Amino acid sequence: MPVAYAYSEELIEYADKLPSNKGRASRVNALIESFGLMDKFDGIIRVKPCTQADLEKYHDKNFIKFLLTGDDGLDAESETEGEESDESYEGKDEPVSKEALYGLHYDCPPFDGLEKYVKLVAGATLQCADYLVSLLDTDIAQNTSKVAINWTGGRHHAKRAACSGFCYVNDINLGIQRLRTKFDKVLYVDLDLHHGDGVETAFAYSDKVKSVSVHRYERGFFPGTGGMNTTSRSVVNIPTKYGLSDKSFIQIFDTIIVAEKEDFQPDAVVVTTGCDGLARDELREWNLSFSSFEYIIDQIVNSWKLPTLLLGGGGYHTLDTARCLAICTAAALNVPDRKQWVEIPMHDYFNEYVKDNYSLRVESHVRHNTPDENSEEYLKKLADYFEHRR
Ligand code: ZLV
Ligand code: CA
Ligand code: ZN
Repeated sequence: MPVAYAYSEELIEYADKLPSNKGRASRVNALIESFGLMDKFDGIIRVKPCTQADLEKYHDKNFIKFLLTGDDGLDAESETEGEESDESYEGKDEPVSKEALYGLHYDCPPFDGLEKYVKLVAGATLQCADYLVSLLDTDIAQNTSKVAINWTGGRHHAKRAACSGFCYVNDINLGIQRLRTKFDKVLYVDLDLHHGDGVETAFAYSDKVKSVSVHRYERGFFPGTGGMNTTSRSVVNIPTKYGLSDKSFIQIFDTIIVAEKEDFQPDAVVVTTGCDGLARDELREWNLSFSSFEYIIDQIVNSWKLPTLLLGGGGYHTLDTARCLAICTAAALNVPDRKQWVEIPMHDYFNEYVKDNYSLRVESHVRHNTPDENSEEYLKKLADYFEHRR
């Protein structure tokens, strides 16, 4: 079963600098290595930075120029708020900073290495897409899984001309566009806690890309979009409440997501895994263990058996994200021994796992006193709604 893994020292070095996930990429990669998974991949995709032109295939030219160089080459006057300066309107004549215009502030501050970071992370997803595109038709027709993995990717909030929610460029949109050069219909599945708004926006009017996101949805919860009543047929938004359990997550997958896939009959699949729904994640919203991710990734990869691009997304408990993504990698590789793995193997970051006694399976850490507000009735209401829509 060919599974390729996007890796280079440079990719890990620069992905580690992302302010919202400092040091995550190296923990994830080191744990995958320590379980001996490197030898099991069909290929290691030696990631190199993509070009500015690659980024401009989806993104606005001026935005990319500003992101990469700190200057978009445009006259600052052209972006001032209001028509002309009028002293009587206090504040209205303030120019909107270029940083604000391009979303390069608050959740997405500029940082050292940003240019190289975006080129490497987008490069990794593009090279993964290229790997899938270059599979022979005979391989694709085979009844085996075909996967490419970039755990540093999955930056689903980035817009055509703006950074948003810890996402600087939208590697997913670039990857989907690249996959579409060979595969007619691409299904996008977003398991991250947040709504995949940047992907939804990019393909809302395409009948060749269906985007399905399950997410936390409530007034004030970022990014605020993703209600059930979406206008486009190629957009499926599954809003959930606080405390989502493994049982509910799996039920949503088995009923709604599988039926949407059957209905669409995709030729390739892109998944943003996103580990910010884990029970111990800093965001403390959903209450998931690794086992639901393991189950869903195994189903997508080994039961659907379509060319599949697996991406990382969020995940703010760094060591649980590393545990979860290592398990998902083993699931994609269909490594049966993973069921017997109980301890973190010795590796560079081994000592950081001392708090949990070096254990891998910390399933018991779901929050037992937290109710799953997604009741049976609510899940049934969701399933019925989508069934009628199809
Ligand atoms: O996991 O923020 O709530 C994919 C992903 O989906 C917000 N941002 C924005 C909207 C208004 N706020 C204000 C900005 C706050 C800036 C700092 C934080 C600082 C410390 C800890 C947490 C946050 C934070 N920011 C938590 N949630 C946010 C969201 C963005 C979430 C992005 C999720 C990205 C990779
Ligand atoms: Ca999501
Ligand atoms: Zn998220």
